Amino acid sequence: MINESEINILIINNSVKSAPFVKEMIAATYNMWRLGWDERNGGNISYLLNEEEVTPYLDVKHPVRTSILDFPVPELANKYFIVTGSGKYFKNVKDNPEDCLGIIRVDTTGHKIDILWGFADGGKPTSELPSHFMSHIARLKVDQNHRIIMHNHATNILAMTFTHDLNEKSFTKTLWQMCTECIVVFPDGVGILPWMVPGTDEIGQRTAEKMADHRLVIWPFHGIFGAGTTMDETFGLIETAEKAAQIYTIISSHQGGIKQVITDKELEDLAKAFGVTPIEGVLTI
Ligand code: 2HA
Ligand code: ZN
Repeated sequence: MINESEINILIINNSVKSAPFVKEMIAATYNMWRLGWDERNGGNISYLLNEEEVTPYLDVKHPVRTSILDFPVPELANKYFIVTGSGKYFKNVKDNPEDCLGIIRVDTTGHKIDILWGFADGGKPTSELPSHFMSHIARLKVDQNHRIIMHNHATNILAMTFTHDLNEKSFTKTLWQMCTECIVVFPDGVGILPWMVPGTDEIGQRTAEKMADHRLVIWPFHGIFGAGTTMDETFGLIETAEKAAQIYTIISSHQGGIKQVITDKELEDLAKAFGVTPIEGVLTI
């Protein structure tokens, strides 16, 4: 016989799986894996949720567990997130969301998180939680609609960090030149960190500093971070940069070399036509 509180937990667990934000996490993680950007347990996503989105599915008064943060985030006090789990494989999220995902709330002090649902096998949030939380703080300062931080190992972006110089301005310009859409999708260009050990507070801090000016931050020989207001927009941002990097990789190895490019004047015309402002110092007109 199961008792009443166990029945309540079963009802809650079933209903959470039907929440739109869980479905979005499942679709995004599966698509990223399908595209080859998230081998093994590579990649992580965190999605800022409003309390009103969560309460129809969850009893937020009764956390399942609490865990201490070793990097306090008072700026995110009382905020809810759904996040991918540490060591979880993106390909498995769709079949096992309650193991691979978790809904968490930062407590009122910013020193602890309450786990409200998920990480059912005793798991915990992504190892890149410092980079995610610090990037959320940075993006919320410049965009009140900001909600998503997404990290993956997008293949051609990663490849390009071996073959292109790592200067942010010239890397940005090369990406803009590869597809007409790029300057429109990311006029704010890309930030690039030096190689650093992942999972640390330090890489989190440095990523967040770049996020003040760019929604895309590249970790050389590792992958990319993207920020956005919706899952589609953030996915599309990384997808567009990755497509540009793919074109770069294809044409760089083409025997005939590059015969012509989109000129800086044409890039400027594009930006004007689409009403975007390219970051300073990339185009020379
Ligand atoms: O293992 O991608 O950067 C997840 C990661 C670490
Ligand atoms: Zn990674």
